[in-house]
Amino acid sequence: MKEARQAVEYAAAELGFSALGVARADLPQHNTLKRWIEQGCHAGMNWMEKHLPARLNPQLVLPGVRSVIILTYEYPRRDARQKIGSVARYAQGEDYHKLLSSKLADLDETLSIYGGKQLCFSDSGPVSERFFAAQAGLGWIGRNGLLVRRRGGSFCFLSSILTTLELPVDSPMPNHCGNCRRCEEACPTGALHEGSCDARLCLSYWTIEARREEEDPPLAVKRALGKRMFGCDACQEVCPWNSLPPVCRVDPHLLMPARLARATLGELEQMGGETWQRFFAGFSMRRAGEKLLNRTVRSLRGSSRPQSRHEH
Ligand code: B12
Ligand code: SF4
Ligand code: SF4
Repeated sequence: MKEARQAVEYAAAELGFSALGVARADLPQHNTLKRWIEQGCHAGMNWMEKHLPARLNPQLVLPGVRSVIILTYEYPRRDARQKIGSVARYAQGEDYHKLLSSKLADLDETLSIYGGKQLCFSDSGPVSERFFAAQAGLGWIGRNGLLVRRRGGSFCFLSSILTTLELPVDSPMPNHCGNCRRCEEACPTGALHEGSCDARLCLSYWTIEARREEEDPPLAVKRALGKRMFGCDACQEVCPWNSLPPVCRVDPHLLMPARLARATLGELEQMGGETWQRFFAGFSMRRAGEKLLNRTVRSLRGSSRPQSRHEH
């Protein structure tokens, strides 16, 4: 199935993916993910627990799956400090799930020509994308828990294609973190430990995923929030592999549009219901939902009040 791999590689490059790697789908089961969940590191993300069997066994996701294709897609590397606070780089622009799913549908078609049956995801399905990316030789799992590449560092999305085709596979590459521990040291809440991120302490979790009514961040997390509005890039900003030049041009759809960049916290606080829905429609930031985003807005307003009484 060398031809199928070549065809999908060409098509992926034309669609703007920066790299592609392939791993076998039947890689040995192990305990890391199970332990992470047993220890409660998934916080309130009950969907992680619910989909654990599928995450550990791709056969339950796509019966007959033989190969897992992982693709990288670059997102902006520039600092994203806006009036509303800082928005993680990956989430500044249009909803990447939507953007990538139409590209993945194209690749699905390409593989179908060779008789393959596929399922495609981009942060949208029960597939351990970092694990397969590392097995497919695209990079290694850094101490920040992310896939880090020699060219491009960690500022990229991962997409996965499960396919019934048996494609030529790649070999994993060695870990290049060496003695560096910058990410662990830079994490404002101490959420990182040897490549594992405890979501109960992670600011990304608390600003994006903690959508249950009863969830209230621990004091240490509230104090560490700083100006973070959505997500957190602290453990990536310090990584030496991210200071190298980008591998390719960034898709302009992933850049922050002016109307969002110009918005103030005061304006967001006053938005509600339909206005909120309309304002965030089609953006990655919509993921947090109105309630959680407003809670973050209120805590950012609270902490910045003395300096910004005349904000609007
Ligand atoms: C849940 C989740 C989160 C949670 C939990 C974080 C975490 N570390 O897991 C929260 C909300 C906190 C989060 C935050 C972020 N996330 Co997130 N997240 C995910 C998600 C949906 C699942 C990850 C997961 O399974 N975690 C559990 C841990 C234990 O598993 P794991 O590290 O992925 O996999 C390990 C083990 O399973 C193990 N393993 C060993 N052997 C085997 C064998 C088999 C068969 C299997 C299955 C696994 C396995 O190897 C893996 C590596 O150690 C993935 C998308 C996906 N479907 O994979 C995105 C994903 C990991 N996130 C991503 C991003 C960008 C982020 C943020 C940077 C966003 C931000 N700026 O705010 C932060 C970074 C925080 C951090 N340092 O990890 C990207 C990472 C891209 C990259 N370069 O690696 C992903 C891949 C989404 C995507 N498709 O692009 N995230
Ligand atoms: S995203 Fe922020 S809080 Fe989460 S592990 Fe990285 S540095 Fe720590
Ligand atoms: S900051 Fe250092 S330890 Fe952390 S992922 Fe990058 S190279 Fe590895």
